[in-house]
Parts: sequence; structure tokens; C-alpha cells
Amino acid sequence: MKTRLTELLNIEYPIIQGGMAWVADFHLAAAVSNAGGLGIIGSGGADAEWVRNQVKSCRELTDKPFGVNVMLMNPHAPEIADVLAEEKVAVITTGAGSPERYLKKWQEAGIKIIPVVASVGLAKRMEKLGVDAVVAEGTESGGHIGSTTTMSLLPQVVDAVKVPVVGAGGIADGRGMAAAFMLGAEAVQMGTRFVASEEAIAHDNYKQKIVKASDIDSVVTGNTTGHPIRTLRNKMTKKYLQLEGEGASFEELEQLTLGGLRSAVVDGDVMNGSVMAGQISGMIKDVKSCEAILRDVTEEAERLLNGGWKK
Ligand code: TUI
Repeated sequence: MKTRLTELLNIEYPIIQGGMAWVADFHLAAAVSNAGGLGIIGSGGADAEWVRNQVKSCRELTDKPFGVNVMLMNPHAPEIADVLAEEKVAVITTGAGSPERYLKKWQEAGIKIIPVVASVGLAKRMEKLGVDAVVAEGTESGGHIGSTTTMSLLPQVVDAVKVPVVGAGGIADGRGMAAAFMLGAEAVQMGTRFVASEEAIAHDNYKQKIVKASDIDSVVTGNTTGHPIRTLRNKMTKKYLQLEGEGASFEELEQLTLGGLRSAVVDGDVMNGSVMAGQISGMIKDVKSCEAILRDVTEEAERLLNGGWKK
């Protein structure tokens, strides 16, 4: 499947792996890139030295292009931005904010920049500043989310910008990929599907929580604090939503989630931790290799897009 994005990124499959904090380290990024997609190291709340070491380790495992995601709410983001320019990584994706202040530096370093956006407004602003593509991420996604669904957001972003658009949020198989292409996407970004992969370093409890999830098992916490986060339902979300309903303060709510992603991903505490995952979790029924994910998703999408949906 050749698109402007497979050309731009020099990849075989038009599939980008989401830059998930704690889960997407160099092991996952290298596995996805080696299998022909674009692997991404998720820098989350890490510091600049961690990021530099991850980039170096990833380069030892793959000669293929890979990227780094910068979570813009991270207080270390300015130093990480410098490290990525120094290291001249192939691609940067950004999330949870506008990367405006870093764009010039990254462009001068020859880095391809693909901000994740949750609105048409930010997509247009990014295009004006010369980014290479945008990821239009719907509210079906796990983690930090906007409010518009992929089905509504993606075609509106496609209509608003000329740069290639990556569809994300609620995509985990060839049907989702084909649907995104029908809406005008030239690649897809998948997160949750790659958490449930053999190569992801997430604790097995985390992977099994996704595999066992049903369609209605994800919830959004933080609607009242202005930082909505989608996670899988557990003891923590029950308490959080109860407190939120009672009008608890930001500080009180934050206390419940502090370090929660780490404890779920690293320690496997999926009862009290933050199990960030998308709405499509209910459709994911197995843990398989990144290579199998990329191949199965693309093969199914190609068949459907070539008229294979007809009975
Ligand atoms: O960034 C994400 N998803 C994430 S980041 C993350 S790490 C985290 N951990 C704890 C608390 C908070 C975050 C987990 N999941 N997705 C990309 C994304 N970006 N989704 C939505 C946005 C977004 C939202 C508003 C981007 C820009 C924006 O407004 C910026 C502006 O200035 O208009």
C-alpha cells in the first residue's frame, strides 16, 4: 500500500505505532520498524537522558527509520526537544498540546514532524507552520483524549489540510484501517493493538486486561479537571468517578492517579493503576507479534479496499 506517508517515512506498511508512555520503549519501536511499520518511542514523563539512551538503544536494534513521541505536558519537554534535534531522529510525533515552540529547531535538524491533533483548528495551525503530516486522533483512543470521534474528526481534518493525514483512535484491524482510508487517511496510528503484542514490555496483567475487556469497559476520568484520560475500568476509576461526581478537588483526584500508569504497566497493578487503553480493546482477543499485526491488518485492509467487502 503506497501512500504519500509510506514515501515520506520510507516504510513498507502505512502503519504508525502510538507513542505510549512506559509501554512504547525502544524494544517495541524497533520491533515495529523492523517489521515494516513506523515504531515510536513514547517519552511520556521521562527526562532527556532517558530519551537519549532510548534512541541509542533503538539504533542498535534497527537500521530502519523510527520516531519519538514528545508528550508536551511533560516538564522535561524543552530538554527532550534539544536532545531529539541533536540526535537527528527521523520522525517526531507530539501529543497533549501544541509543539509550536519547537518546530523551527526540529525542522532545521531535518526531522519529519507529525503532531497529533484532536481538532481541525490545531491541524490547520500546524500545516501553516510547515509540519509534514498530522495524526487526527479521535476520542476512542486510550490515554489523553480530545472529544470528537475518529469518524467525525478524520474527514474534517482531511478536508481542512493538504498535508497527509494519519487516522487514529479505535483502529485495531483491517476493517478499521480500510475505514480510515475511505475517510481520506493515508496511514493509521494504532496504540492499544501494539500494547497487546509480544514485543511490548508492558506487564502481562496489562495485556490480559486488554484481551479480556469488553466493548463497554473503557471509561473517561478527568472530564472535570480539563484533562480527560481514557482507561480500562477498575477499582481506581470507580473511586475516581465517584469522587469526581462529588465535586472533589483537582489535588484530591490527582492523588488517585499519581504514578498509576507506571504501576499498571511495570508492576502489573491493573486494579489500582491507570490502564490506559482505547475503546477498541473489546475487539482485541490475542497477544501476537508486531510482524503479525502489521501483516494481518494490512492484508485485510487491502482486500476490503479492493472491493472484497462485497458478498
Ligand atoms: O497525547 C496523547 N495521548 C496521551 S499522552 C499520555 S501521557 C499522560 N499521562 C498522564 C497524564 C496525562 C498524559 C497518555 N495519552 N494523544 C495525543 C493527543 N493530543 N490527544 C489529544 C491531544 C491534544 C489535545 C489538545 C492536542 C492538542 C491540544 O490542544 C493544543 C492547543 O494548543 O490547541
